[in-house]
Amino acid sequence: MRVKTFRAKSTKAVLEKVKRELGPEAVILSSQTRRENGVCWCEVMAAVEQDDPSAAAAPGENGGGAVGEEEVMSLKREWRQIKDVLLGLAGDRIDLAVLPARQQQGLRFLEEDGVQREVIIRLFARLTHDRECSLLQALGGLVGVRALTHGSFPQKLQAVSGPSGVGKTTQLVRMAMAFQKSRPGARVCLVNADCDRGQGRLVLKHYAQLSGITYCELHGKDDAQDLLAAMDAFDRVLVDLPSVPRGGRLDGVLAQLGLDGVEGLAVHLLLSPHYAPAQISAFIDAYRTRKTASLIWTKLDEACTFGAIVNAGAATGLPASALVKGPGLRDALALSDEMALWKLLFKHELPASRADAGRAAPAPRKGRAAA
Ligand SMILES: Nc1nc2c(ncn2[C@@H]2O[C@H](COP(=O)(O)OP(=O)(O)OP(=O)(O)O)[C@@H](O)[C@H]2O)c(=O)[nH]1
Ligand SMILES: [Mg+2]
Repeated sequence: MRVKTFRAKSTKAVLEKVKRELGPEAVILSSQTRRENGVCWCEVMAAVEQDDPSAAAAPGENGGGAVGEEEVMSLKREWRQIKDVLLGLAGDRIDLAVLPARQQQGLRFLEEDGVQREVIIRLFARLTHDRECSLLQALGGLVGVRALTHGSFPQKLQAVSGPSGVGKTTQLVRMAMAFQKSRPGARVCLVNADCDRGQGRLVLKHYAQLSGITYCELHGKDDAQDLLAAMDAFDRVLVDLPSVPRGGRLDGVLAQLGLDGVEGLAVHLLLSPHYAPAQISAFIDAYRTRKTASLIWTKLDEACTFGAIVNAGAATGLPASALVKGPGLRDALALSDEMALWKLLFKHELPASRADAGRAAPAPRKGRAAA
């Protein structure tokens, strides 16, 4: 992170300087007005996050020789600590009172709901830079939404990934159902790449048998080659990936399965907001690959706060594509716009899913601040 103090005779001029030198991503850490020899100066301390230092330490890059995984992890940890200290200092100095009451209330609520200080500071910076911007617009700039539909994710090969028990197999079946419903007669293949797990395997196999769709198992590179050779026979191929073993990464799992070099593969990462913040960061580190296309949020019915959705969206830049609020096959909602997400965040209102169609809308769990 690069931190620098700027001064000019007006707020507008100083913000222009910040933007010119540090770019639009700059975060305002503090601002104050000083009088010197009768002249009024506006002073702003701003910071910009530079490239992730771990990227520079990637093995074999920059001619620096191989750097071990452990060294990369330790650099990452160190970087996070430095960032936390800087953000802690900045956090104490952001002055919410400069914002309209409604925005102050919204930011306080987000923080109570688990949105990290770093993200609050980014939102604060956006709102102070652009007085026309609403809190929802600022949030929309950090947390993307892209509906989990055929149109938004046209890749023929789609996979679900995520930690053990997060709801991958159930979600894959939901995706198969939704695809068949939107395209009657479509040829779907369910692929179980998590073959060592008896229960998930049976769920997939039984669903495929009952629905008359193809089921196959993927144990390694040979199976992957067979599958890729047979792709023309299907309109959609849905893969249930195994969870990544401790200390491993999804890239490694995809390589073992022979899926690493496959173009046109979209992997959806399933997470639940009820995981602790440190778990979510560790899962993002382990599961994020070049092929990760979206985040699917499951087990909303078991979560009490939803700030993790904002944190993960802001940290990864990945869109949220679906919200899941129960174990049933009809308990998921493809996120076609941001409204369901805002209602979840600000009102703790679980999204209406297909299971609710025809029923009265459920009452919100708690009345909370609106944005
Ligand atoms: N309460 C709740 N339960 C869910 C939700 N999604 C899935 N489940 C349940 O969570 C359990 C695990 O779901 P699975 O789909 O087997 O999860 P998985 O990620 O495939 O699990 P592994 O294959 O063991 O890693 C099952 O009992 C599901 O019915 C949800 O949104 N809310
Ligand atoms: Mg499973």
